[in-house]
Amino acid sequence: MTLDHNAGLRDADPLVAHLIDRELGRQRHGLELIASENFASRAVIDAMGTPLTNKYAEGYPGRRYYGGCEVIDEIEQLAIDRLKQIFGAEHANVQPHSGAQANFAAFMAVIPPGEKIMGMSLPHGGHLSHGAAVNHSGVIWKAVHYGVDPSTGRIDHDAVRDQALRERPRLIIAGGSAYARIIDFAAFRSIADEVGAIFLVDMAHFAGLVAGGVHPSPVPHAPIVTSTTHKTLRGPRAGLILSVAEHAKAIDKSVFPGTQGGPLEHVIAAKAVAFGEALTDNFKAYSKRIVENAKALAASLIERGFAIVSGGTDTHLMLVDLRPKNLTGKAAEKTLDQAGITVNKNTIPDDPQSPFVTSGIRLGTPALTTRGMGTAEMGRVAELIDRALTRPDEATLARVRAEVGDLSSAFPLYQPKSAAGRVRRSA
Ligand code: DSN
Repeated sequence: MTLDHNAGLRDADPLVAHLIDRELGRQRHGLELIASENFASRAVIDAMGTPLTNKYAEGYPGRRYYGGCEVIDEIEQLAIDRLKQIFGAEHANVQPHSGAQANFAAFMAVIPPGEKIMGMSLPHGGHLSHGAAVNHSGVIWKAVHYGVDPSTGRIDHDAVRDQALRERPRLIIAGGSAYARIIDFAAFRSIADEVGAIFLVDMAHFAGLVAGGVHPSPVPHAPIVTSTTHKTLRGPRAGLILSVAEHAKAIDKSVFPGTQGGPLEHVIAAKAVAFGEALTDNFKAYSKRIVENAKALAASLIERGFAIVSGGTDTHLMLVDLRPKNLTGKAAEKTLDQAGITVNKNTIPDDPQSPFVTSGIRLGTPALTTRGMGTAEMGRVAELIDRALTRPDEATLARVRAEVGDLSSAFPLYQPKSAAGRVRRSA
């Protein structure tokens, strides 16, 4: 086989091209309800698949360890400037490869190994990288965790304060993966100040809602804010760190050379594109619709007898407690998959089941909202979920799957150019 360096993917590697087509088909024809997923714009995806991947650029704009970085410098600086503008941050680092890498670099920047950190517990909606025992963050630092009040499903700030006063952590982390309510950043900051801790917010899940102005910003309260870029923010799969000027040098050193090598400049270019999108009025409208859709979906599910942890949502996600339906998260995820509806099983607070089984599923609306779906469709989605889970027999699942196909075709994804020569894409 001769290697043709100019051949496109379809000619060069039909097998990989075919697998990508199959995955695109799955995304197009199903209903994507995983709260942490979204559909990046064609422009974001185009920026990632470029020769920028060829370039080493260890260092930062104007201070690199490699020659030939003049264009790369402009790209990375553009991403930094747009990101600072979105969130009104004093400093931004756009190099973290992921949210977990962003957290690790940020923690290392301000907290020596062996010190105590305090974050939300994973089974109560926190994140693996906030000191979970199975993650290196739980080994390198002494981690203690707060949860939600079992009677409300919400964070009890008085309980967090009592625990912080007892434990005296050096770092307090707010944010997580399955908490549907707005976090009181001011209350957390005052607790952190009282015990002499640094306050860090991981806004990975709701960053896009903050950018769109439909969720309070943690930036005025937390000197360090980390995030992913691919969830509600709808960019490429990656991470970022914002901070006050005081921590800028330590954060930059901790990302590179501390925890990463060469930055992924093709991904950073895609971040610049996504940040440009997030600055538009169109994105503000999109964020507003995400939350409207989540509230509508939660209300429709409650009408159909589902229990939602904390009774609803303020954000893009909700945690469904399946115990009143006598179902486990594992079984529900599998059944819904068969119907073309993609969700993830998720622990609920104080879950009697193991993390592999769980009593809940987590649902989110960012991806369906990107397709252009609105509150009317959320009612239909709740009805399809209910029907599939109530009667998971082959005939019912086949009927639901066909209706999922109809609904998704009405909101096309990554359509080719229309006759008018414009790319058709909703939201
Ligand atoms: N795994 C992500 C999520 O699904 O929320 C968080 O990193």
